[in-house]
Amino acid sequence: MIYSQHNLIPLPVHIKERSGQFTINRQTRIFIEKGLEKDAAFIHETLQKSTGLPLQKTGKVIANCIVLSTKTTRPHLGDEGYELDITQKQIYIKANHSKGLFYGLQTLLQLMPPVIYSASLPEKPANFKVPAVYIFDYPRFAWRGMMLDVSRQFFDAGYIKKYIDWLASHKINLFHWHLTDDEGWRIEIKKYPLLTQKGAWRGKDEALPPAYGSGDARYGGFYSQDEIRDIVAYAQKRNVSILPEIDLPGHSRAVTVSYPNVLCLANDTTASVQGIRRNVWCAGRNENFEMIEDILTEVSELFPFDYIHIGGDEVNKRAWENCERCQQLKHEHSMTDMHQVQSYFVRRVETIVNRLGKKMIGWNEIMEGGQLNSNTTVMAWLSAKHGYQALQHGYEVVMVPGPYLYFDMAQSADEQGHSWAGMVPIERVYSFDPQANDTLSANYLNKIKGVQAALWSEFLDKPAGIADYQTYPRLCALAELAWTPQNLREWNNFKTRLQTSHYNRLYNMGIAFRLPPPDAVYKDGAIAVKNPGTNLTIRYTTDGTEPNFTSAIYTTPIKTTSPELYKFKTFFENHGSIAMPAFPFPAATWSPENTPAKFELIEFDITPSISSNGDVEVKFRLRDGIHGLQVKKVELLQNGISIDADVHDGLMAAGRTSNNIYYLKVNNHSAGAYYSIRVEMQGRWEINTFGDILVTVKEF
Ligand code: TNX
Repeated sequence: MIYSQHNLIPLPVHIKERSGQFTINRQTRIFIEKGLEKDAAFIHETLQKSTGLPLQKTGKVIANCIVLSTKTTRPHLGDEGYELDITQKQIYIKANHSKGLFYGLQTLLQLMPPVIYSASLPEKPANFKVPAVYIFDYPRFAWRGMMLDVSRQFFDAGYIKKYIDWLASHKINLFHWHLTDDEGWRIEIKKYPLLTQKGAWRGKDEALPPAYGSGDARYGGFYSQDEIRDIVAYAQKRNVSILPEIDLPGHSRAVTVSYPNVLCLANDTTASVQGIRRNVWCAGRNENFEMIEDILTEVSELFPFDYIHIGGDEVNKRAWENCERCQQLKHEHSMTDMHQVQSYFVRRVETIVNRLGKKMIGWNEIMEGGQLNSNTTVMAWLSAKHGYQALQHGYEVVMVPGPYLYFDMAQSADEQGHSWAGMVPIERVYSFDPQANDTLSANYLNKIKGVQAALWSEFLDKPAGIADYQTYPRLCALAELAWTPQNLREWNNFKTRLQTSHYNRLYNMGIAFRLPPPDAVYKDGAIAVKNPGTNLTIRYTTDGTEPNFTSAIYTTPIKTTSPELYKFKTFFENHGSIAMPAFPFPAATWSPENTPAKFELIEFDITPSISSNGDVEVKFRLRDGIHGLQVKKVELLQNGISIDADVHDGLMAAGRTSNNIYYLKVNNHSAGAYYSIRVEMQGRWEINTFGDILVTVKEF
């Protein structure tokens, strides 16, 4: 059975319950083994800050003492593994390495009351109990990452530090910093000052045009090299490595507005998949590789991590087609297509990266058009399949498949976000197992270095806190899939731990995390609301305003004839979910069982919903699934005879729903008649969609 009593996330490899507790109080001392002083300093400081207690040092192990030691008793703990041995007398954190000690500390913190995560000291208790347990633990994957796109929206250094802090408490050990893209260059490069003087800013009068909600005003920013050094050191203390990404040769509009010479043609009109023109480095211009070498030299000096990410995604190769230099290059090297030109470009960059003493990593497109070094790693973003392909080509792989781990995708049908990789609710994140592949042998699958999630920031301009909201709690699911052995992972168990204790930790950390919204249904003159979790409160308003944490608490169904006046929110303490209206009880539902792959007419009985003449509103409400539903036409029938139709394209897709209401009329209502709708519909891209068809009649 999976152990869950202490609600730890990620779940450790092994926990053994002991009786009793250890009390941490003002008298508690810390013993740091000889030789560990340096490694332990940060752990000591964190414990003091978290508990608000002095935790003075002691020279020998006494009762009421926290011990940091390297004397582990188990093999295979590796660098990041640890033992946490808590009795009524002492707490031992034991590890082979400071990284393991740090993770032992993280688990210990989760065993303390959640308030220890709060920045406000006065609320903290003067003493508290920690359950006696024995834990040994180590990660499933060495690479446990999270990517943040700071180009489309800029996040200041303060936010980046908080972000890293939060990652570290989930035992994530890598922060992938997507520093450059079409909409902003965010890293100071001394040799090319225009990259940030021009390329870091957009707006009406700036080098880069307004984009992604930033409007006419000057918008942007960058990190100075001093700030970067400071952040790198900050992350290092928390066992978080920083992987810098310089996206090449595409996604480079911010470069080309700063240094137009890097382009093939100044007036090229072809565009990238995202509609951006002139954003590709010319492959046939030697000086470009010199400039890249200069840039990557500065990057490699700033970031001690072994890898540099060079992007490589979504290159608009047509920019090269139209370029004489690129054509010449292609000819000289007897290349037959532009994939090979791309591969040539990537290989030259790889040579530079390797010369700088680093290994290269790039998005899955880097494997197109030719073989790279075997020490190059492929980051699979389009799908897990791309990762398996890369393994077969002999590369190491980091899995970041969009359909599971892109946190820019919408989390439900009612929320904002991208939709190209489908809806990505936390349950879907949790369901991903990177090594679940029947056709590849363990030899291959063991070359999966790990997993990452990614947060692209196109749609993160508002509201405030939306970056937190998109990251948490999905990151908690990522943390567990990256750390915990697959055979110990179970969704319901995870969900219980999340709701019972972990929300409270996130809350105390000050994260604006997503809470599941309530489900309010209007039927037979009353609104009944389903609480989506435990430890959560439903509050509501009746005046059109957003419920807040002082609004009325929902307890039993509400009788009303005006359900449209109500708004509901889920609350954890004073932190709320998005607001939801009450929806009518569905007249019908769609699911993969009745959804065709190609447009077809599907009939639904809606007799109980049609009780008079009137304007009939048929609304399609997406609830679950991956890519959604498309509708072309809704026809209303009385006793099988068409009486009205509304023909227009409706799309039901997370973050994309549009024109999802169809308007019809009943003029000759007949009490005993059979009413139905015939819907011309199909699954969007694949058949994996669930939803409600809501029918309301406004009497004439
Ligand atoms: C594709 S993922 C991109 C990004 C977008 C993202 C949105 C990748 C390597 N390229 O430029 O932001 O989709 O989901």
